[in-house]
Amino acid sequence: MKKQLLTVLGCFIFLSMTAQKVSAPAPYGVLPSETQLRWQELEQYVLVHFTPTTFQNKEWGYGDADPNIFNPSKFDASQIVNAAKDGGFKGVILVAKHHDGFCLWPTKTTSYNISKSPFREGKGDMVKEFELATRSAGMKFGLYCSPWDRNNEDYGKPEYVTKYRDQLRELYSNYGKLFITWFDGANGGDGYYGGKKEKRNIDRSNYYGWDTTWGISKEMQPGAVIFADNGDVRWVGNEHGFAAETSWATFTPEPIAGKTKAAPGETNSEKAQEGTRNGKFWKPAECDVPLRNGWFYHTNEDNQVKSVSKLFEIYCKSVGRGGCLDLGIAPDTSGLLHQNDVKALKDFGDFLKQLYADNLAKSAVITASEIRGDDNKSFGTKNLTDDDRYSYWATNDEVKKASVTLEWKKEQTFNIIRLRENIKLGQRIEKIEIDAFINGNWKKVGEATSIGANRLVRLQNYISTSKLRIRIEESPVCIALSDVGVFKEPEQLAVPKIKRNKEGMVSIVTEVPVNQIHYTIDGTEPTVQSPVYESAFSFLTSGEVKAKSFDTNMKSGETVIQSFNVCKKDWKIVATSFDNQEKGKSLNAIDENEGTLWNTSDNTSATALPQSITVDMGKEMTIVSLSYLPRQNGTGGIVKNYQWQTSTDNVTWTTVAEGEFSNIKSNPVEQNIVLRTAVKARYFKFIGKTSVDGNYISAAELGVKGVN
Ligand code: FUL
Repeated sequence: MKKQLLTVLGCFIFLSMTAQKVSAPAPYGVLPSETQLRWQELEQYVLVHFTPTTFQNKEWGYGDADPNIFNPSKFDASQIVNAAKDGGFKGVILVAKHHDGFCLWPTKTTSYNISKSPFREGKGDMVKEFELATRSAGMKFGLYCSPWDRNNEDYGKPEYVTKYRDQLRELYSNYGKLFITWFDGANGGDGYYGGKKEKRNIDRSNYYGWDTTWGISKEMQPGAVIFADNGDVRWVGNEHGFAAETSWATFTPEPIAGKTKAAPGETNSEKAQEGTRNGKFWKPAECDVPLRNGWFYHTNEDNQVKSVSKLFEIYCKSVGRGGCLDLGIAPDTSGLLHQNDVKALKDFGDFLKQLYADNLAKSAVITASEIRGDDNKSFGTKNLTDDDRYSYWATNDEVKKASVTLEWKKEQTFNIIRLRENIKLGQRIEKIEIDAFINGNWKKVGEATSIGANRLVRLQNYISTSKLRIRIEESPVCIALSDVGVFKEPEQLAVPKIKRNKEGMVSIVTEVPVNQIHYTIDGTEPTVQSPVYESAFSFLTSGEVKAKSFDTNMKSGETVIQSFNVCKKDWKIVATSFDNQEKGKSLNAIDENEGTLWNTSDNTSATALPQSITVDMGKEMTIVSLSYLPRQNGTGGIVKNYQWQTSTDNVTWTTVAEGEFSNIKSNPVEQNIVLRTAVKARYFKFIGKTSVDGNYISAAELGVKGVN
């Protein structure tokens, strides 16, 4: 009897042991919040800039624009929103107020708002129109309300902070649930300030009382992540839209030199590209980049809309590195997105659709070197290809190195491998390697470091194989991988690169040979009838060279447009106010080489500003625009306030342009200043009055557009 009882008890214990659910791995490190998870899932959204600044053809409005200029007669929010949707973007952030202080909604906090403009006869609410268009497109809505306000008379005083908080309250109350609330780091400086036209610097750490201000966001919009240096999602530290090859979702922000707090605008952004392994906070990277050069619309950038190949490179370096892509789009003065932007978005969206149409991993048999507790249901490899981002394959606690193998009946051709961790359990994996079974042997074809929410490994060439192995090589804890995807990037003809040397010879090359390249120099679209590129040709004037690859069936690829300034072949430097021969030769400013620079920095003593450089173009010409390319490495000496003078004889000088290169520190692209009226000149003088960093100026290139 006793024996029988023991046997029954034994069976019961055995049965209950086997039936016991294998427990999930313990989470590792800091974890994302629910709102951060929702944000992460969006992957790509757009940021719309449209204020009176558009009508002034500027990047930062000074705050003095007459509201009457804001008259977009054809404005249609759904045209803009749907173009973004066609690009595969899932959210829209509207800049409800930029640094110029003009509010796109009828706010009670300031009279500088849309009701004072002719838009909808002063009865309009553009924030509402964008919100409705966004929601009816099935997309998420977010808002950017600039803390810096160059219009408000109270900026710098406590009264302004009260107004700013009220603006947030209005925006948070009237436009439904937001997915993000965007706080910009650019804060304080000169502005109109109710007519005072002065410089107002603020204490960035304390002025806005961020804890209280963000407290309003948290209370009124708990589902919105806060974008800010040191917010819920971090600025990636550049406006190219690139996270680093290794980019952690965790981050420990550090203050910039001389500060004690990592406040917005005062966080060391250099480290933001990589994040911090085992950082104190879950603060993934948002990678922002405009579709054109600037964030606002400028007619002269109509041909500078990024190509599909460029956009896809950005996508791989943002979304493909675990961040979100925030792409800037900007309507023109009619209130519509320019056709070139609409087309670029559509082409990019179609490209992504084609890319993701067939996940080859779904047709593979996937085996793993081990499965946690042999529990196939909870932790097996089928979780890697379902559509749930949080179901996952896992190993036992002590197993930190493991592999999964995908096997197909037939060879498959692809070049992109997607991996995702179940980030609800933290960011765990530190290194993976990828092997393909080629000619009877395993061959390493790729590798990656940080995985996190999403990692795209893009192989340079397509590979064809029937077996693929992913080895997790380094992880401090057991593995919790939620996704393996295998895709073939849509084939694109190699995109030509157009270059010109100092002598004015233009060469057009592709990375891999193509059947033919056709080009034009008259602004028209290259066709099979256009000249075939055979060898370098001379192009001495300013203008655009367009080129396109064609295959043997005369199917064409993307058009590449390269805009050139006047050739600098015969240019000479006449004078510089300071030339550190050792460090910055003045000729570097006119050598057609972006990588070299001239600067007025003198290591021993500060060289007071302004500083200038005078160029002789060798002959008189009619100048239409002048350009300044800031240094492409570092920020020292990048000019902020500039002046340009021209002369026909190097004796009498006329000031032809003066102003500020807004946002040049974050977005150091070529600054083209189109002159109100063209001027005849043989000499020009570029004067740097202030710089964004350091007490000196620097220049990578100076240029001129015009006719002889
Ligand atoms: C920057 C701003 O200063 C730019 O004007 C733009 O709004 C960009 C998205 O953020 O910091």
